[in-house]
Amino acid sequence: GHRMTWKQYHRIEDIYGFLDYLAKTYPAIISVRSIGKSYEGRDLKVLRISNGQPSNRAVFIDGGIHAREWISPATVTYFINRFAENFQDEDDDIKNIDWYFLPVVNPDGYEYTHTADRLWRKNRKPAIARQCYGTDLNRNFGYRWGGKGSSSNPCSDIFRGSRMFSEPESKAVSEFIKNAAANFTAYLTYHSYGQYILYPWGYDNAVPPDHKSLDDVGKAMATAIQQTGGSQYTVGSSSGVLYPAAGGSDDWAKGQGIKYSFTIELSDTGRYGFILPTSFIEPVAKESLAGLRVLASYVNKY
Ligand code: 0X9
Ligand code: ZN
Repeated sequence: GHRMTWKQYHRIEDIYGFLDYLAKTYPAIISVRSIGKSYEGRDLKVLRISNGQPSNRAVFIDGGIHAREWISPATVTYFINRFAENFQDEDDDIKNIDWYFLPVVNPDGYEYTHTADRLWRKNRKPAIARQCYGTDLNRNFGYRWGGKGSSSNPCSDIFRGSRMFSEPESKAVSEFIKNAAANFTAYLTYHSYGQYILYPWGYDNAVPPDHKSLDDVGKAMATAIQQTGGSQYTVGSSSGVLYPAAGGSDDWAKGQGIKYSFTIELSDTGRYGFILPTSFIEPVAKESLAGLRVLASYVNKY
């Protein structure tokens, strides 16, 4: 058994217990592995769902890069549960993709928000001088690292780290994606809040050559979300609709050649912000799944 529900936010132990339970219960399609350890020594667990067909494209989905954005791991685990419990009856668009889920990229920060500081954002590795803790993992990825919207001050909430991939968590994600045999066609990273579907580039006001197709996919996802749940999402480039911020995981994934790279800022638009009540978990996750299904159809068409 497991303790997972989507009526509460869960501690890391419950989330990992749930992943392990699924691997045990559905061994033909699900496996779980640790892709590395966090600074404090917690596993970084990735769950893979696949029907094993060698022709499959692959999609990587992560959550919990930022510790306080609790709706993100809750949404990613909801996706996992829906696919796991229903895989044989899913559409071919879902079944013909190798899904990789890392629900909590930053488990140390996530636990810290449960035990000490609900609004903590970064990981928990102390700076060299030890005067402050934590690097913003979404400023630590190695694409145009060190640019706008990132800080060299270890006490800043947007501290970029001492060098690109200085943090075990961002390093593990990048090594896994680079070395996986999987043919990743999409990278989705779930954050909160604001209700945005963002595509590269984030480092500065520029867009990749295929921005038109990213915009089309993002808008199709937003339409599906609105039709299912009613939340309105704004679609655009990160730098254009939000702000420039270099070192994000989305830019790095795009730089690796992953076609559909999106940061999705989940609900809400600011009434509750990071402290989203638990009654939002199911509706937010459910409408997000409608967006994910649209993404899957584009992945299979590409
Ligand atoms: O600033 C961020 O890291 C993200 N917003 S959040 O409120 N969740 O912190 C947006 C990241 C967008 N992508 C890039 N700037 N690369
Ligand atoms: Zn975030």
